[in-house]
Amino acid sequence: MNLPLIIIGGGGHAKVLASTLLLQHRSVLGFVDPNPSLPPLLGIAHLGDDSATFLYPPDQVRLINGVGSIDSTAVRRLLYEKFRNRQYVFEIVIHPSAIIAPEVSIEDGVQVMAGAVVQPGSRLGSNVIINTGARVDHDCSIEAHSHIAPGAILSGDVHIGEEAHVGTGASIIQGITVGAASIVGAGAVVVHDVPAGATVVGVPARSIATRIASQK
Ligand code: JB3
Repeated sequence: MNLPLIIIGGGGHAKVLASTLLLQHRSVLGFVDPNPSLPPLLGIAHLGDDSATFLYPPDQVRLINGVGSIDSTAVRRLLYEKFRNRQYVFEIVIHPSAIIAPEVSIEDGVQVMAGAVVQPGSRLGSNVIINTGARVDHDCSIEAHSHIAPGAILSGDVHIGEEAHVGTGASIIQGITVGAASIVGAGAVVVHDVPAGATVVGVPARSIATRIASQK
């Protein structure tokens, strides 16, 4: 049974998700966002801040994580964990134009946007975003909370660690491991493994910084 939905966040990422959900004729009760001055989202009502969600018992609604990422998915991950800890379940969203092989494993809260392609043997972990037109080839594993940004290309057998960000239009050759909480800059071409927490940019991609993954 399709339960009614609440979208967490009311910015750009939420708008793209809302459009897909409306296209699929899903019942959306509203969105929650701490910014009180936000207008309706594609006609969907602003219910208040996150506490408005708690008016709805976890077994009567499903959530959509509408907070994306700019260079980090840390806030997105914190929101996912906050609501999961209170027994809420995040719905999977797949745009009807995405092409996903039947042999792909998809965990809760995954979002696959318009025109994306995911090939057989790949695994998408909880709360992962495969954004517009991104391509994930065979046998890739994308760990939880990672964001594959629009137009990025992962060749076969690529491993993306938790909470990583692969920037718009980046390309990663086959067999590469990108460590947890790392950032691959827009347009980068990754031909060597990327250590956890590193930021790599350029062609070929080189490290310019290191950071620490968010604590569980
Ligand atoms: O690159 C693409 C195609 N999309 C990007 C997406 C993946 O990430 C997009 O361009 C943005 O860069 C980003 O979208 P997002 O996360 O929607 O960013 P923004 O448009 O800035 O909106 C973030 C919204 O999250 C704002 O309305 C914030 O008020 C809200 N927000 C922040 N913290 C929160 C919280 N909402 C809730 N419910 N709870 C929070 O704790």
